[in-house]
Amino acid sequence: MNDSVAGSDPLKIYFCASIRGGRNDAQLYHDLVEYLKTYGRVLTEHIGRLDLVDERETPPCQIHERDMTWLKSSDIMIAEVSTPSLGVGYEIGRAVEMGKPILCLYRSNSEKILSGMISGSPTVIAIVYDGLEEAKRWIDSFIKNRAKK
Ligand code: 6K6
Repeated sequence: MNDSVAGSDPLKIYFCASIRGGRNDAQLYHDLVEYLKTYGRVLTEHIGRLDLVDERETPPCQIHERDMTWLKSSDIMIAEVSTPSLGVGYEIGRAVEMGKPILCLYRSNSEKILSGMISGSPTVIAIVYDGLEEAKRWIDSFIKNRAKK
């Protein structure tokens, strides 16, 4: 972990990205989660799993309660928003209410136009990136400037 001080709590990162909205970017989510793990604990590591299967047997109320508990305990949110997802939009709105620092990453070659409710939010940092390496640089800058303040 390259941003933690020996003995201090690891940064708790809430990563969100599409599940039912579509998994075309699953490899990208995986790579982003692996990079975020160098900074701290990714509470929602499962979203980067390449073999993720939608657990329809888990009651939705349990999913919601578990995710909201993680979100409340997190230090920052990083969302990959190139694939529109109701769940991700909901999580971002809740994180805004909780006052979490939020970085939204949107691929420049996305087929979808980013919602104005995200790009227009004064409390969300929404950036357009071109490739994994640029996304990593935005993450570096966001974590160094916003996290643990
Ligand atoms: C577990 C593994 C696969 O499916 C599950 C059960 N479903 C969910 N588990 C955990 N988080 C979920 C689940 N469904 C949605 N979410 C949250 O909403 C995640 O944190 C994602 O960031 C986001 C995805 O929303 P959709 O609308 O694209 O599914």
